[in-house]
Amino acid sequence: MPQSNIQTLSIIQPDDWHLHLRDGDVLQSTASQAAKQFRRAIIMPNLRPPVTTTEAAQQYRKRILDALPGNTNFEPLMTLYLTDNTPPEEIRKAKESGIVHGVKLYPAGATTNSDAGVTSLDRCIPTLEEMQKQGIPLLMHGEVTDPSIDIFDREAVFIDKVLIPLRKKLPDLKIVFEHITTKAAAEYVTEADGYIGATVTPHHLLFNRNSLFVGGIRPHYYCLPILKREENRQALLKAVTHKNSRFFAGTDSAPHAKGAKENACGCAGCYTASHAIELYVQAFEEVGELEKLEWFTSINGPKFYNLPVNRNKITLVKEEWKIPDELPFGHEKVIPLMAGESIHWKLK
Ligand code: OTD
Ligand code: ZN
Ligand code: ZN
Repeated sequence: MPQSNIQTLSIIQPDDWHLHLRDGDVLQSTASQAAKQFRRAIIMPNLRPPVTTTEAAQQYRKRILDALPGNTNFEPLMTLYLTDNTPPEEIRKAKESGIVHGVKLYPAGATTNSDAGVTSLDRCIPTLEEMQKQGIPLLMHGEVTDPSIDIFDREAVFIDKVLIPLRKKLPDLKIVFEHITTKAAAEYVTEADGYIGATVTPHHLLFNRNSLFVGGIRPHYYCLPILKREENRQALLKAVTHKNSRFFAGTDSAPHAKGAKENACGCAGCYTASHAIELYVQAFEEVGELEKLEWFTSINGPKFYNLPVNRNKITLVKEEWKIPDELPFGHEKVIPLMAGESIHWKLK
């Protein structure tokens, strides 16, 4: 891995444009760890039951703020969970509230707690038209769910089967293609006309699918969309290392208790909220593009969401440290991505 000579790095404080905090007794640990890294985060709504109304989003936002320590200015940016039955009226309420920044599309069955998701986007057209009118972005989990489609192809098939037809129908709908993992998605987003952006996770920048099977099955590298071949990782690295691009940081940090991951049917999700910035730095350093990092972590995202760029800066130093073996997670433990391994950048 090529190492640069840069020893400290000062960048505008990053935001996380895709974060799962969960709820209840784990909220204190998940929210406070994220708040040490990020100034703002788009909070995903896949709770049980999902956050489908503005009122539920307001209550969830309050629970997050109450769970945070007093010394933080972390700002949760809330989202609604789109269902077949979300009425256009709910979109107007969301806009008026000022706290809802996106509506999340989970194709039914695509990932954790997505069974209440959308069975067919055709059922949502009036609601999507209202989002287009109100300028509220659609945040898409971009995978088809047809079990006959190979799991490694589900994102690319989604582009042709769902995304392109949808954008023909609603060309002014703002879209975030969440956690892209393929060359096909990176190229589509780079070249498409109109208002589209994409988040990229630290794990999809750092690892390919071999990491799932190093000497045995590695449940803590299992997430959805699943890790892909190396050529896809290279395409993602190329996409994120441009100034002024449509790509921005979204960790998709998705904690599950240790026992739910190390299980005969382990849950999908990598936990990175505690060290995501360091992981992103490592990925950019690997390709010698540290000077582009700030665009990806701190500028492209707020520009897409029409929010101000943060004012404060953070400093990272080149210093070897070991990622903890486990972290608190309510009454249980969560295993962070790369647990027990050392990385060579540290947030001060
Ligand atoms: N896990 N991927 C996603 C969510 C979760 O546990 C989760 O909430 C996703 O795609 O948003 C994943 O691996
Ligand atoms: Zn997703
Ligand atoms: Zn997610």
